[in-house]
Amino acid sequence: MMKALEGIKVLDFTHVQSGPTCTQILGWFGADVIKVERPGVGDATRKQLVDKPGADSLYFTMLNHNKRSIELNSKNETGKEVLTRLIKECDVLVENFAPGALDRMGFGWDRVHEINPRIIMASIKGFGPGQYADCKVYENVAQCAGGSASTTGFLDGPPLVTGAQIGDSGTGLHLCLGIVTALFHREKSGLGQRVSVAMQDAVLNLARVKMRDQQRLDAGPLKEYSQFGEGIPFGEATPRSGNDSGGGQPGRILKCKGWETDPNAYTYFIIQAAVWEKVCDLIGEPDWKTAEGFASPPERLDKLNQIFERIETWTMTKSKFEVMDLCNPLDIPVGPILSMKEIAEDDGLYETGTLVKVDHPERGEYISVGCPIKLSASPVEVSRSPLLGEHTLEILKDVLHYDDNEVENIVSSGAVGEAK
Ligand code: CAO
Repeated sequence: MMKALEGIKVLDFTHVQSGPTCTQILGWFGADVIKVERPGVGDATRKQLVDKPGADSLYFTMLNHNKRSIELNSKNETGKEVLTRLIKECDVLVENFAPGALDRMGFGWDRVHEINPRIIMASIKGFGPGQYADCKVYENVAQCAGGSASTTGFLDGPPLVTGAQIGDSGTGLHLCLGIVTALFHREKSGLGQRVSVAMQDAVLNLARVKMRDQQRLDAGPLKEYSQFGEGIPFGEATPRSGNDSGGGQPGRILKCKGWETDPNAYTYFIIQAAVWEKVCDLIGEPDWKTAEGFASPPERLDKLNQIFERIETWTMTKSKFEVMDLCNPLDIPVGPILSMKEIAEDDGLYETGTLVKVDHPERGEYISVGCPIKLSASPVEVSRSPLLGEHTLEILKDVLHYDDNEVENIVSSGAVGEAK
């Protein structure tokens, strides 16, 4: 079966997390991803959060599957020549250097476009044009600047960042969509273009509902937020809403059996209007089906604490999986709080390829998260991340068509580090 992006060559000038997330997806879909790394150094994450001394870290290996690695000093004259040839050969260049770094290297958009008018050049920066355009940005900075942190956490606590990497991986996903859209456009126009995503913008896009709530504040209190029922006045900005869920589906995280010792013995529980009567029967409050103040969703909004406290007395008598088993047949939406350990032990996720076991020459076997996007005619095989410079000679010869003499000269110039 042909891979969806087979034949597309990607010059992967990315590092850390945001950019590598993007190019990894392109690789999963069959693109030939050529990761360019500084000789002898490589992507900084190779040696960050090391769990096995001497081996590439999980931080690196889990973000760089399905890629080849070439060591190349893009500031060395010969290195620049090699990079120029790579730009000519590739369909896409992806980078997430600090603002201005590519220009300082001599490979800004104008130069790249001149070398290869069909190339798509995709960039991640922390901020878009404006007063913060020159800032270096990491995950949590983006979560804060994109509005997520101010709306995450409990009302009486500080802003919180979330464990899901919406700043890095979220931006990488946005960039990936921009790239395939630009490739689609190139089919018709014959021309490449620039694709840019700012991490602040990507986070804000993911926090879009909180901007919705910001504007709804003009019309009065946000009734689905717990603080409404608690009589706490709203301020000028969208507040933190704990674990409340929005819309007509109030929800909470509730304790389950064993919560005293197990930090994840909890369930999410939603009291959707359509299943309210079933919830009442299940928890032993049949009168609430018709009682004044409880019968309709708007009436219930100022009693959410009372209602969820009652439901919790029921969930605390069950394990989170028993809650799931009892509620699912009734169409009551609930979700167990799954720990990473429980997820890692879920056979079903390995069957779908969402989790994969990957063998690595330095690390041995490790678990990785596979491709979450499933294409029926382009199945993903996850291959291990490359060692630093593992494919340098192969790429010089097979992709860039240098002959043996030229390869020797390139190696002796110091542009590609030690030949492996
Ligand atoms: N050959 C020669 N030089 C190279 C090279 C290569 N193959 N690869 C990188 N370099 C150079 C760069 O040109 C740059 O040199 P100058 O400072 O002289 O221009 C230098 O290495 C450092 O690059 P950098 O500034 O991008 O890296 P950093 O570690 O200082 O900053 C980061 C990292 C992530 C903060 C910054 O790259 C950034 O803001 N990127 C955009 C936002 C982003 O993606 N953030 C997400 C990171 S994941 O949390």
